[in-house]
Amino acid sequence: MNGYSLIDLRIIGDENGSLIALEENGNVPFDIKRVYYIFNTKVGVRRGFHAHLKLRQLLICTSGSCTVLLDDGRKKVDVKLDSPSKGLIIEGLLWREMYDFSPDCVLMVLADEHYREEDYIRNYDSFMDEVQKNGI
Ligand code: T46
Repeated sequence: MNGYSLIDLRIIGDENGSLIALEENGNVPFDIKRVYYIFNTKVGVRRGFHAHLKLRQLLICTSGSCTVLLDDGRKKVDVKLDSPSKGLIIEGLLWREMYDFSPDCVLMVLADEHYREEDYIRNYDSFMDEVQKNGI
């Protein structure tokens, strides 16, 4: 499926512990305009249920784990994020849902745009219309 990729983030470790550096237009392949993080997600909760028209994002579970379902209108893939060194880039027209959050999960997201509700498609039928329109 196009529109997403998994990247390995280099761990810079020493005897004191580990560190990962994120650099705009370096290991983060876009301008970083916004960072937000999702935490304290209650057991059994499923979030997301939307696609984005233009937004590019990098998702990293800095603590704990969760799973992200990606759907391009034809195929679905489940991506488990269970390491702070694993990054999920989403840049295509993909429906997404996040689930199976561990109690200690902190899902950090870097985005290439400020928050704009107009960039969201929150209805699955409208998402499918957009998929058809784009000939994907
Ligand atoms: C995404 C997944 C991975 C803001 O006011 N500013 C923000 O930057 C964001 C991200 C959200 N909000 C507000 C909008 C809603 O009233 O916070 C509330 C919860 O947002 P939402 O229901 O969209 O959260 P999720 O977890 O379903 O989705 C979020 C991002 O919105 C979305 O872009 O890709 O995380």
